[in-house]
Amino acid sequence: MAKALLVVDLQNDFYEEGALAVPNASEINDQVNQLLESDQYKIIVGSQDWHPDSHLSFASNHNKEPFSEYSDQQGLGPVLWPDHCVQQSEGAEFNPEIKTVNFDYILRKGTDKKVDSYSAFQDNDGTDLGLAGLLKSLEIEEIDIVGLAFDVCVKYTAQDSAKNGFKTNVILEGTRAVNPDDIEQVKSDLKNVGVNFK
Ligand code: VGL
Ligand code: ZN
Repeated sequence: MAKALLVVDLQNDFYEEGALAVPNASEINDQVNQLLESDQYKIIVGSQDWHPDSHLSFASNHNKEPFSEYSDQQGLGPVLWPDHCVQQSEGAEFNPEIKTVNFDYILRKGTDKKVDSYSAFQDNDGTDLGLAGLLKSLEIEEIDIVGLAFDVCVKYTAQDSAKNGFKTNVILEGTRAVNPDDIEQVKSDLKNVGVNFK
């Protein structure tokens, strides 16, 4: 059964010193690199959050505080974020410890200023990003997922992976949450849509 590895948003802004810091993010690097160097995957895809500085997921573009609630526009929310992963910025670069040389394909998302994109499969307004088609064309049946953040982009990506019919595994040592208090809820939500944990 052909397998893919999906590495979600391992960018400087999601690490401990970054603009949208995920606690203990760097703990995952060894596990991720081990997977990147293993020979079990037919394709390895890295996603990259890649926002214009005018992006409307940024609280600063609404004169609001980061993490304030927002549901005025479809495709954004339920909270607004600090400025992060701005195109061409250092914060948007991949963490230099990660062996990105092993990425076969890089998928940039969140480029439309009016729409956020938590899932690597589709924008928050449902626009297909082409990943399911790419993986199906390679006859991939199973996907291992690692990356940041467990409770945001990893969660939505894993949900859509299962929805697209892939056997989906989230590797827990390869992910960390921005809100660690939400981990158990996210796990149970993902279990309910058929996602496995390894
Ligand atoms: C993410 C919030 C905003 C993520 C991206 O990669 O989890 N979270 N943009
Ligand atoms: Zn983002």
